[in-house]
Amino acid sequence: MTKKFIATALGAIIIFIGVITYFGVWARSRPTSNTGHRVIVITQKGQEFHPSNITIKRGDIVEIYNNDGNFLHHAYIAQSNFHYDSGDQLPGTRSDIAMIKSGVFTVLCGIHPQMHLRVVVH
Ligand SMILES: [Cu+2]
Repeated sequence: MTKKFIATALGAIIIFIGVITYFGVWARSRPTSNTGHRVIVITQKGQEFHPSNITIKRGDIVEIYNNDGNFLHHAYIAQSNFHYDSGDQLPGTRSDIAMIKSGVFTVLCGIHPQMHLRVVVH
């Protein structure tokens, strides 16, 4: 391989990483909504939800971040009037739940039975 080829390849890789980083940051800091609904941030850490009890308004978004080292989580709601399933939540990922119904809901973790997040939606 020539030096020119290597330099070109390195340049392409650097641009690629730059694009990925830019859009990754953009995705995380996107405008939450222009509808007046709030975004409530929940963290999964120490195999618990933090906070573990919230009261919100109908239409608010619950954003759940897996900030728990190497632990995998799997948030779900399985109630007669509301179903949600995040799928497996890899470390460092986020799952969003649009709370579109009023009521009292419990978010559970399919992997850690002790994890409970109580969500009261007015
Ligand atoms: Cu879990």
